[in-house]
Amino acid sequence: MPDTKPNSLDDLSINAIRVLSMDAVQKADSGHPGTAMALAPLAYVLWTRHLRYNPHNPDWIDRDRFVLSAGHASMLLYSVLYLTGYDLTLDDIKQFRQWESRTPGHPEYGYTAGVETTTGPLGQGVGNSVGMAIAEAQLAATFNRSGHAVIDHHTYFIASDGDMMEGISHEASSYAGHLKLGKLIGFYDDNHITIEGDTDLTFSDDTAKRFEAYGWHVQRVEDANDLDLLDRSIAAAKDVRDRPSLIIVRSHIGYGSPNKVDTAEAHGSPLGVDEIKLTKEALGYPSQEPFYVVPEALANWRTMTDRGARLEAEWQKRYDAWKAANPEDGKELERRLRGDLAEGWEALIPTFTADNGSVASRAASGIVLNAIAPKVPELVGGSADLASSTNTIVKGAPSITPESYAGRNFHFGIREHGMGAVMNGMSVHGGFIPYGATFLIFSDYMRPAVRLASVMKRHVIYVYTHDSIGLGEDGPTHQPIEQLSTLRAIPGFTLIRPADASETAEAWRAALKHNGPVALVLTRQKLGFIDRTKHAAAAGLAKGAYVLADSPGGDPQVVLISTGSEVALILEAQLKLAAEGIRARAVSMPSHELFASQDAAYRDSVLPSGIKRIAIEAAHPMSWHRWVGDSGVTIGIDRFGASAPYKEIYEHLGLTVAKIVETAKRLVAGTPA
Ligand SMILES: Cc1ncc(C[n+]2csc(CCOP(=O)(O)OP(=O)(O)O)c2C)c(N)n1
Repeated sequence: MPDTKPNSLDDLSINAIRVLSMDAVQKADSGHPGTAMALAPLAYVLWTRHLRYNPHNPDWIDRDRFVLSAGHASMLLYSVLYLTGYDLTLDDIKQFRQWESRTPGHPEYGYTAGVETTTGPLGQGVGNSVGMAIAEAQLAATFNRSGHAVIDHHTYFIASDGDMMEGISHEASSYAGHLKLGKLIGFYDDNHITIEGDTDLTFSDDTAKRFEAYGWHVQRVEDANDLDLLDRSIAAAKDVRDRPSLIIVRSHIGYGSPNKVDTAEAHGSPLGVDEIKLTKEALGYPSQEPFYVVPEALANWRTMTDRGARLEAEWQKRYDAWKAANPEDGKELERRLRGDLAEGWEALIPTFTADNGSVASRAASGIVLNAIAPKVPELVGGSADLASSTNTIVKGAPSITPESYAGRNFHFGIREHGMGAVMNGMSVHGGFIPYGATFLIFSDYMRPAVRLASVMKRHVIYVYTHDSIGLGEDGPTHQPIEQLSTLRAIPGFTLIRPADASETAEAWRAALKHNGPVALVLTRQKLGFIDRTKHAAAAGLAKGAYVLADSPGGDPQVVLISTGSEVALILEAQLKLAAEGIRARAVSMPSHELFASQDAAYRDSVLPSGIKRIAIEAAHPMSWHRWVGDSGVTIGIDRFGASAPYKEIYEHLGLTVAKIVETAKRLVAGTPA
């Protein structure tokens, strides 16, 4: 039961969240009122007594971060953003879940001031929070000077039962515990209810013990309405600086609703007009008018705008003093936060020559990464325990450890999904271009985070190696087939599969200049050197596809298109076809997406209309139809691979020069298959 006196200022302020939440869900006839109602006191204590933010400058870099990992309870966040005076109006609240409103069903990064990351897929927000806390710790370790703490903020998240059940929260929390992220504070909304009913049906973990075992500091608040206990617990969590904190809050979903409290019904449906009436009565709310916020309560919340401005102004003074004492650091931090690359970094990109011999694109990638690293300090990352295979270590640079947060080499452990979510958190925090590496096959293990990077348009780089059957003996479990097509299907995602070392260098250039998620898809096996004195320059990669070798002796009769390791096959096929009097053009197409973004004239200059096309790629052919059309042919793989030396697998699966030649001859002759 509430410890606030009915109609006290605290009580009215807390009930404002409950009223806005249930009324908005009712008006939309869709949404999740129960958790917002239950956690209103927590939001009140956190946002009025602890969280450091300025509603009038949501981008203040040293603000505390807040992540609602239980994104379905979005009305909790929208209510608080409106009440504290962010750029969100009561009309926006009334537009909850409507087309182009600033109050979408789940919090969406970039649409609503004060929303730090997109949440909704459960568990991701916990991972994002870990990334944000790492970003804070790294920037602090890099830029703070004694007597000048310009980066010094906390990261808070609210997680529900669903967040806790999802594996990703385990991965991320385990990593956070390992790194001893002392400024990360999570709340677990322990309400015993999920969609199918009581958690007795599904969940008997001892969450406190689990988090203690991860190395977290754990507290319990047995009554979500106990403002003082919440306050004290948060204060205690802030005092614990040597490990992350979890505060387990026993709450009652749908709190205030006489008939729906503690039921799954309160989770994801409007309470109903009658029940809302009863709830407002039970809460002793002074009005039945929908969306009514008592003026004194609004005024109370709005004192947060002055508080926020004051907090930022105090920080600004510290920042100015720091910048005056450390002008170069000041410029560097501001550059990184703007997302600009430092001058001169491109000059460090190496050139590969015949002397380099055959090089696997994963190895070339490692060389490029190491070459550019000194001028791109914001490029930090690592792999999910595959660094020696993915070539993603920056040599000579320290690793990030609990003792040294400034280290740029990350060891994410075997936690691909957590890695993806941490990268997103670091990216939305600002100041970083995170990269994360694993085998292409295990992109599946992190796909939900990759998808969210795309939803949020974040500049993150995935280094995916061992990109096909070309990895050989590890067999079908490790050989990607459908991954290229399924990654290409993600809107806003850019995939680059370079054909040789020179294209790999260009791929890194493109990835750093791009403003969105990019995957570099690289081989385990060595790739031959493509002689750029005879063939077109690899700089063509920037346009996604380019004519690598045009048909000798006249206009092409057929266009051969390929990516990555199979480009060598089309070059050989072109020569064989020429010997038989057939003019074939060889097109390297490392990136469908970059090519698709070129104008029609350029696309037509590479793939002239009316000329039949053959694509070859050691992967599922699904993503190729757009480029070969109905009259063309894709030579791909629509079965799982096999465990054998890779050249044999290529032969057995028909990815051969002979197959290309035979197909080209058939197409040119117009003979049906
Ligand atoms: C990855 C993922 N799976 C499933 C869902 C659908 N979903 C939304 S909320 C929820 C569980 C609700 O229980 P809980 O997490 O305890 O939230 P509460 O009911 O307490 O608000 C589920 C399964 C989701 N949003 N994300």
